[in-house]
Amino acid sequence: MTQNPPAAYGPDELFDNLIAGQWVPSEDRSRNINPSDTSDVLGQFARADAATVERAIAAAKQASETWAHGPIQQRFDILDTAGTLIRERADQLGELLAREEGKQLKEATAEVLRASQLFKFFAGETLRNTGEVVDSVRPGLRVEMIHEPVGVVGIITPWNFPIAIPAWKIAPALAYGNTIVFKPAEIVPASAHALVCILREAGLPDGVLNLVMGPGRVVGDAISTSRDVDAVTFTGSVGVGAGVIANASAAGSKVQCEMGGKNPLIVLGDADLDAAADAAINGAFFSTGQRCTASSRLIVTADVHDEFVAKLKERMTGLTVGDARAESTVIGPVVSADQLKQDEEYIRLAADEGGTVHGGERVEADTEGYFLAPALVTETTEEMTINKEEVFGPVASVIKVADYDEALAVANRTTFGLSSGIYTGSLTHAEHFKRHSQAGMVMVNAPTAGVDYHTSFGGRKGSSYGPREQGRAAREFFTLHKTIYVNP
Ligand code: UN1
Repeated sequence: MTQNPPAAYGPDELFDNLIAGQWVPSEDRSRNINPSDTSDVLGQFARADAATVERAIAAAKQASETWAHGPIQQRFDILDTAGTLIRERADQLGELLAREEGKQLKEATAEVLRASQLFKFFAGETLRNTGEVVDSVRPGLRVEMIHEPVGVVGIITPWNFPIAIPAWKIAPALAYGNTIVFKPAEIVPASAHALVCILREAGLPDGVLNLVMGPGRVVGDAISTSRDVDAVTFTGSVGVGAGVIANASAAGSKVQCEMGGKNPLIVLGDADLDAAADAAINGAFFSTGQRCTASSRLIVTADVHDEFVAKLKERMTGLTVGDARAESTVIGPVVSADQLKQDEEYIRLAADEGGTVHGGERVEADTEGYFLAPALVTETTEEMTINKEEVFGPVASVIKVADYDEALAVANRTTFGLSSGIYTGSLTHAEHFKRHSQAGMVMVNAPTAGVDYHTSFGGRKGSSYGPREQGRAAREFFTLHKTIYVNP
């Protein structure tokens, strides 16, 4: 039986794509597997082919004519209602997210609440899409500068935030009058499907948001190469992002990509070491380290290195790994078998290249799941692969440095530039770091991960491409400027 919206989740439930307000089944489906218990299947989710994606794009294009010029009160009401519905169902949606992605239940529920807040924030922004009016340098003329919808937006989201990242792209896209073709990550379609159902319930007209689930190389490629998609927003890996940038550029579409990180957290001798250790543990291992803002390089001055590492190791003993939904669990499973393999390969490589690995072994549990103990790699040097490539798992390395100057140089010597942090009691070092860190987001005595929903988000260098996401900055990507000269 097709369940749209779903009444339950289980191995026989079928979930379809949504095009122009119609649920569209597919013979080709993928099974959504719980990473805490691989015998638990949440459902069979339709896999779109390229022709289906084309139909979704055509539906979005058609709906754009009405939606782009529709009343902003309608947009406000829909986004505001969606935010309310998500909040009311936070427990249920958090459960679902924890079950399909493996994020620890409290963190999963917090992610759902963040999605609700994003809808509320962008509901407000529908009413604040202000322009500018200036006098012309030519007497009698007046110039208006306004922000109009881009048109059809392709939204491609990753598996690590199955509801928050869709929300932070869908909410502004709708707020500024765009229509959408939405492709969630293939391994976490249930949260995305549930979100789409909520937006329909909130009153979103047919065709404004179309859901096309399936593999990136089919669905993502069809979106990013289409000349009928006016803008593409993507969060995911550097490799896939490069393809999206190339495709969208060739198709003449606007493009925005948020990709990886190798985020440094500097700890200086004058820092509150307990606070720094808490932030490092949170940033490196919470959400199983599967965050592009994760603190994966801990850069510590020699005077406190040993004490700091001891504090980390002590805290690591309390990080119980287990079923995402179990009360005692602090760290849920790795998301998939492929990701587990990648994490373990990086851990092995770190040891081969001379690092000392603490933790990082498989964890046995009552169920078959992808359980991996957090790994801390000490005695590392900058040249090691572990300090250059993003692992995207519960793995962090420690780099010992002489002083602040060396710490800053090491922090910046990376191809990435998403988030960075410093723990210090020195105002001078903190101020200097704020100015000289080559990252899009800089944290002073705060973890590198876990960002606000109303402020701009994004990185530099290989981490990001195109305008910022979230906050008021989101308007840059989701609108087009128009300059109007009026001779009244
Ligand atoms: C956060 O740190 O709260 O994919 C958000 C990611 C980021 C989001 C991180 N785009 O991990």
